[in-house]
Amino acid sequence: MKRNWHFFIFVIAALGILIPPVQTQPVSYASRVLEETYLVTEPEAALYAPDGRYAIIPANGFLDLELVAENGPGDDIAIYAGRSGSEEGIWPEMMSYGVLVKEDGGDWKAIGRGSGISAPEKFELGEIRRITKIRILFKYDENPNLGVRPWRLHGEEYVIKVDAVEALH
Ligand SMILES: [Ca+2]
Repeated sequence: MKRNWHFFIFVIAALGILIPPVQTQPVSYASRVLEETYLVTEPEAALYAPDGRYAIIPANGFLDLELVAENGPGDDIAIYAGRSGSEEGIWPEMMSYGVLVKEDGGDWKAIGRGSGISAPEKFELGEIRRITKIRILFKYDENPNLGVRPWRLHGEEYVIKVDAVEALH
């Protein structure tokens, strides 16, 4: 009888380890694609933890995600992004992605730019206390003349790829 109890407790403990809790996705990652999202292929691939699946943002596209992040000490947001189209080693320096955030009821505010060279790239919320939305925008910055150039060079299209967006606080 005593042995049976030990076995019973062992089974309960094993089930506790093997069965994942109901809420398997951490709340600290982007959890929903917003409908404003523009020109992005597979936007859902940017949700939750990094998994090697990417949302693809072409030039002039943007990815809007629900992300709740608080302003805490140090960096507040980590973006797991990469880029492609630079296989020939040509990637215009002006091409980077912009990061904008939105407070509840507020307007979009730019908090920085990332290159997609290494991941994750981290960003500070600055004066903003708490956000609920984030926009990752891929376009040339501050140079309207570049917008009319052809986007394909050497047959490769320039894109920013986003695997995941994490709230650090
Ligand atoms: Ca992903």
